[in-house]
Amino acid sequence: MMSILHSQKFSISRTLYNLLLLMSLLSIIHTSALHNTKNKGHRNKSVAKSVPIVAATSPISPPLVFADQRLQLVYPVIQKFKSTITLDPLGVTKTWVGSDICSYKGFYCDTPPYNSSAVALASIDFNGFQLVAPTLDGFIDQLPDIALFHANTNNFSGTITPQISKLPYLYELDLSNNQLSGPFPLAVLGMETLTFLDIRFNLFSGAVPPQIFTQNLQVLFINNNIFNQSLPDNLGSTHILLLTLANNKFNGPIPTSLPKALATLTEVLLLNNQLTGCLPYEIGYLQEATVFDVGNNQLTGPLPLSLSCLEKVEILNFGGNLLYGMVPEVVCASLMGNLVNFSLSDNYFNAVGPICRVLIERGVLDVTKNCIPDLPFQRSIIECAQFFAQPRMCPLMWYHSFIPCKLHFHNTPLSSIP
Ligand SMILES: *[C@@H]1O[C@H](CO)[C@@H](O)[C@H](O)[C@H]1NC(C)=O
Ligand SMILES: *[C@@H]1O[C@H](CO)[C@@H](O)[C@H](O)[C@H]1NC(C)=O
Ligand SMILES: *[C@@H]1O[C@H](CO)[C@@H](O)[C@H](O)[C@H]1NC(C)=O
Ligand SMILES: *[C@@H]1O[C@H](CO)[C@@H](O)[C@H](O)[C@H]1NC(C)=O
Ligand SMILES: CC(=O)N[C@H]1CO[C@H](CO)[C@@H](O)[C@@H]1O
Repeated sequence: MMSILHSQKFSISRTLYNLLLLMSLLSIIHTSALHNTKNKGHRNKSVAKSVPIVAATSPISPPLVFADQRLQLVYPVIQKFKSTITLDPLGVTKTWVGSDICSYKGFYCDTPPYNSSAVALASIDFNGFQLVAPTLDGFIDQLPDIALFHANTNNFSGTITPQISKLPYLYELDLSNNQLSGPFPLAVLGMETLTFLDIRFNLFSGAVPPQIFTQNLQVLFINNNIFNQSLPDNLGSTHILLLTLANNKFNGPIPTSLPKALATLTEVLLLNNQLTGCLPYEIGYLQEATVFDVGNNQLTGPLPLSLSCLEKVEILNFGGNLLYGMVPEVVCASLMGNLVNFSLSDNYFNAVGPICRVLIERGVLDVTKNCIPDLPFQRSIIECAQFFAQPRMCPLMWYHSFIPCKLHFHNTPLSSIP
């Protein structure tokens, strides 16, 4: 939707730009025609007459004429960046020649917000260009009018310069699926205009500053990096709609404040980290979630009954943890209307009631690789005995059965059980 809006905007501005281009071309033709007749008349004659000053000043290639001084300003920045590109399998940089920057592949011009008669480089979309360059420093931060910078699926490496905080109009930054490294780009903190930050699938490491979660972002994707601190506890007033913390090295327990803070999220993805501790009953507050995925962590304890509150949930993944106890019947009964995939595989659950067994028969609930005596594909008795030989306790166990919502049962299937 966003890209359609943008392309409309750009096609309008392109028309405007084409007009400007035509005007400037006319002036180039006009002036260079003058120059040429002069030069043609004088060049060889001047050599012959040995008047070297005129010969020396005659241009080897015509001077570049830009539609706007703002384009002239970024021209050397682009050319310098182009010279650092070591691989361009799709040949896009072949189009990065001449003064018509707005027609370079991946570059888009628009009227800047502060001057309705100017033309500036407003947007870059290198998505999927597969360019390889050692750094974006000295490029992105030198494009003063840039609003959108999309460069996913290239092979840009290096770190992100603090200088990007000086870009006053930047509102979408997509650097996902590159080889960028170093700490979280702290420069984005406090960038008032930024609403979209996607740095997924890179090699960023260390800690994510907690302030980013309370900044006025609409979209934040940071999954598949090497962030390694415990989950932030201060998600107080986050507006972030799509937040994925998956596939990092986040450790420690799920903060009890997190579910309330994420109550507007539709996808809560915490899979493939190193989260520990018991599931807080507060995950019952994730009432907008259609996907809740904490697969492949080291979470332990029983499933809280508050899961029954996730009325909209379609995918629930707890696979690959250290969870145990009975699979709660109330959860199966109240969620069966929407659930399509409920994975508890590779845990230590040891009992399943009749309602949940209906979900197993339907292929929705997966309890393989647990400790359920009468079901197939379970762990060995020895493995289960070893697990339960350790004393296992969760703090605040009395909240385990607390259900912070009014339950609605969808076609309770008990009557259909023979
Ligand atoms: C707006 O931009 C145009 C084109 O670059 C320029 O000629 C004009 O001086 C600018 N106006 C202001 C108020 O800066
Ligand atoms: C980036 O480089 C790596 C290895 O150098 C390669 O495997 C990968 O396919 C490249 N990605 C793109 C998008 O070109
Ligand atoms: C996290 O990663 C950083 C940088 O890679 C390292 O210095 C730090 O020791 C790590 N911290 C933890 C808690 O693993
Ligand atoms: C259900 O989800 C699990 C965990 O994400 C996944 O491995 C499995 O393939 C899914 N099953 C189906 C039938 O989609
Ligand atoms: C005789 C002579 O000097 N010819 C030159 C005329 O100018 C052209 C273009 O600068 C040169 O290429 C010729 O060598």
